Amino acid sequence: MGPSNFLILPVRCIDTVSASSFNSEDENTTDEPEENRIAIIDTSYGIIKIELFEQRAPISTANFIDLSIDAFYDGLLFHRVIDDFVIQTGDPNTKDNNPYNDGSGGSGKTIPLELHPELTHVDGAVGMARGTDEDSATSQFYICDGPQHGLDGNYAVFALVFEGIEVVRKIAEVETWGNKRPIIKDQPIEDVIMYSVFITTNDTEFQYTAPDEPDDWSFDETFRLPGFEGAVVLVGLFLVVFITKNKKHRSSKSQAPRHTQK
Ligand SMILES: [Ca+2]
Ligand SMILES: [Ca+2]
Repeated sequence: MGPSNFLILPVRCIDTVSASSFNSEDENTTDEPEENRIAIIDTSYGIIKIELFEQRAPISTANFIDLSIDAFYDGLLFHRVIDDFVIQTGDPNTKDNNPYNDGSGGSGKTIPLELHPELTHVDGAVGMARGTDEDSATSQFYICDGPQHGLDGNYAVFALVFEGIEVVRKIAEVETWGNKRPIIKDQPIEDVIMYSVFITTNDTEFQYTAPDEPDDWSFDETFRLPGFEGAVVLVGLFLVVFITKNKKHRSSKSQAPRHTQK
């Protein structure tokens, strides 16, 4: 089974790739950019940094970069998690309340299968998921937990984890529904969120604080606490005013003559 929502039988697809991409290893080497861009994937389990192979997988990386910059990936879930295989995300359907459509969505645009002999499913390789049609990759992608060379030649590898592989391992090990919900057996029981994907050329200059860092929480608390206390004080004041007024009202009522009309 490949990284897709669908069952996929391995299909050889050499024909769809131009011969030049297989015979130009020297060219590819010289064509490599001085510096590939990187993507910083911020998840609820930590940050995963991947190098994007822009020269060797130009179509897949351009698609991924465009979607990332458009914030398309923000807030999506890892909907398919198989330990020692792949963790998969990138489906906008994971944002709605229906878990059963997760894995069948995309960006509305598809890209052709893009293969390069030097880009294989090593540990931490990032590839484009697709349906049964080999040219149906759209926005869903996966990260390999361990080498998965059984996928080579069938799926476009376009990036590689260079930092945060332990985050991939942690996500790969989260509990999934399994036999409790066979239709969504590979979906994590607790949401694993991809907050955002940042594209940058230099991750050392990149300044970003993950929302779940302790500093942020203490910052939140200091503001939350006075707010809460303030609310208690306000409610207390309101009660005092209300009771006082009510008492006055009652006493004035009781003093007022009843049945004055009679
Ligand atoms: Ca594992
Ligand atoms: Ca859904």
